[in-house]
Amino acid sequence: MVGFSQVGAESDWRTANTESMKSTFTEANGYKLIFDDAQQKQENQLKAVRNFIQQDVDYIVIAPVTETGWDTVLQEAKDAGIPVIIVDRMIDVSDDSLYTAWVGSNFLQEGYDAVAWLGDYLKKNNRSDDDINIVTLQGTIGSSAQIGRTDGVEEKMKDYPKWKMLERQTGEFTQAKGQEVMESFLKTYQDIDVVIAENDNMAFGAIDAIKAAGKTCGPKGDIIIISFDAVAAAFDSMIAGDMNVSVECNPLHGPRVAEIIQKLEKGESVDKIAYVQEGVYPADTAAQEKPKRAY
Ligand code: GZL
Repeated sequence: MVGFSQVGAESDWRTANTESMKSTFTEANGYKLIFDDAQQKQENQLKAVRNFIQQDVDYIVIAPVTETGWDTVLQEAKDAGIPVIIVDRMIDVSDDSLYTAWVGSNFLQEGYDAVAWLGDYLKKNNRSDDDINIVTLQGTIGSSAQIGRTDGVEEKMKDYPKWKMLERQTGEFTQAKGQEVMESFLKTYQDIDVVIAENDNMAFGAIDAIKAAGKTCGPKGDIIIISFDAVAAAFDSMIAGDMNVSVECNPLHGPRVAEIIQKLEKGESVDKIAYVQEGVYPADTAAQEKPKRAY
């Protein structure tokens, strides 16, 4: 029996992640899955984990909404002898024996990849010497995806002295909030050259706000849109000419977690940390890439 505490259903990425877990942990595959959607609230995740302990599940899987606040409940799981596997975002605990394994993305690398793509893109368009004004729609503050992407961009931006980060604000990884924050950015700044959205759903909201303000974006527009996740709808947005690039964040953790559980069942050791492979998907190859995508 596997108890899975999922963050919520805030984005297309999250939906694909849930689908991957549910389609892996089926009765046909020999599992009983107890699934809990925490609506992006950590207190709901803590309740879910305690519920799994009560039901004496064999494994607890957590996709943590933010990095901190896990020590106590994970100690309770450890005392109950239930292995905990963390997926997607990371947790920050005093003693890392409180979890058996973590499978997820290298969010810092995703931030680096976004800056590398923008540097190349501007060079190709003879804009390496331009002053570039950037705004960022951040994900849920304190989540590893937000921390890594923000820090990765911040660190590598230092190589480009003509780039200026005008402002960063959280859009909570949702389309609605992303649009709202972008509307406020457009009121405050008249000369935005680049929007960095820390997930595709906030990018979709930003694109709507830009169009509503009578401005243009994408490869043929005035504002460059850089996004993260590379979900199917991001490919549609790039094919439609609205988005310039999406840095992939792979949500298909189900098979990886099942592999870890199978090894643990056999008493084999597992890697503490396992990064998933990820790429960068620009608009100019979106049409040919989209048919190959699994989510
Ligand atoms: C990334 C994941 C993030 C996605 C968002 O691994 O934690 O959460 O980038 C999702 O779309 O909401």
